[in-house]
Amino acid sequence: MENNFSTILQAYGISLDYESIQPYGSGNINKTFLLKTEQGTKFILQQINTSVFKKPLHIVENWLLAKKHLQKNHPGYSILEYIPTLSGEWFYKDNYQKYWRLISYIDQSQCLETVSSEKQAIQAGTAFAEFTSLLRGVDASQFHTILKDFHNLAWRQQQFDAALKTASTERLESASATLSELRENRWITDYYVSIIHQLPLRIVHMDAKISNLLFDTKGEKVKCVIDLDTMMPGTILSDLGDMIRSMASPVGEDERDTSKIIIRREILEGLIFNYISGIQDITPIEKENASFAGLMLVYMQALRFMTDFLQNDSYYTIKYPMHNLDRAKNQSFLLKRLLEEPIYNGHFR
Ligand code: GN1
Ligand code: MG
Repeated sequence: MENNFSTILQAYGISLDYESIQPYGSGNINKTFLLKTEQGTKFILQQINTSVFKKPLHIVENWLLAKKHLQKNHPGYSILEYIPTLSGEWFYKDNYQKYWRLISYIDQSQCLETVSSEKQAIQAGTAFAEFTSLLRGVDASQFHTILKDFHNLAWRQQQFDAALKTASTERLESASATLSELRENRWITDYYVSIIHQLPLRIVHMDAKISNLLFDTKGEKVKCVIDLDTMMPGTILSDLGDMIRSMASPVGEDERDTSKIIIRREILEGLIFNYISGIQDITPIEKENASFAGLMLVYMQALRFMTDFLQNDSYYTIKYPMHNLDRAKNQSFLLKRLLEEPIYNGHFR
């Protein structure tokens, strides 16, 4: 592996005498490494999962469009920087046909896996709203759809239904309790179908979880929105929903002890309020459905983890055999807790 790293870095003109290279972050799709050169400069090196991202160049083209717009209209805004190879390519393709990319590291920053205060949640909500608002005015039709139907809940529901038909009896049995919970919440897909076409398309992040923001070292201010792989046209439900999903509870999607999953009401409500306040020209239909975002994204993620479990774990990186099932249980439990919140009482059904 070391040899491989040396060759990759050579393509970027980085000396072979790097001091350390270590796995970084908690991504479920790409492989990410933090690299520190002998001179102390840090970079992020990523191997793109090309069975998910089949056209990695599209990611860069979307980023270039966003960057151009932001530099011209909001020059102070800091956007993540991809670094080209010495020969001007956005990716280095190794001998195994793997795609690598280099990203500049933002110093004095940290990734959080959960938020510890309402203040942090408000910062996060404001940061993702700002991201979408500043990209208002960019021509969305020029953006590539990176992953078709990515946050299309109706499609996710179909994929899940199809997986039920082909899953092994063993997996179906071990998942049976969670499967019945999911069945009870199918109305979320029906509601989604009834409203989704009324919501305007905006450029959204589409993976707006807390770990995709870089905070300063004190955890007080957001320095940069990261992981722009899925930035594409979509609705505000995607980003607000992923924020609720990753911040309302004090524990993340990998937590196995469901008794730790609770809803911090002030964070849930603070997120919704601050996110919608930060979206310029928000429409009444978006406002009316803002809180639905939480139900939609949590239910969708439960379906996605469960679908992958039923299909023998081919999509998400898993760390142990029942990992996807545990994640689906976690998300299904989170959904149950969310539905108990007064803001959802009798709404959207
Ligand atoms: C994946 O790999 P990562 O952590 O950036 C997934 C998201 C899920 C997330 C769940 C392309 O994101 O949609 O919400 O896992 N990304 C893709 O943690 O499927
Ligand atoms: Mg991502």
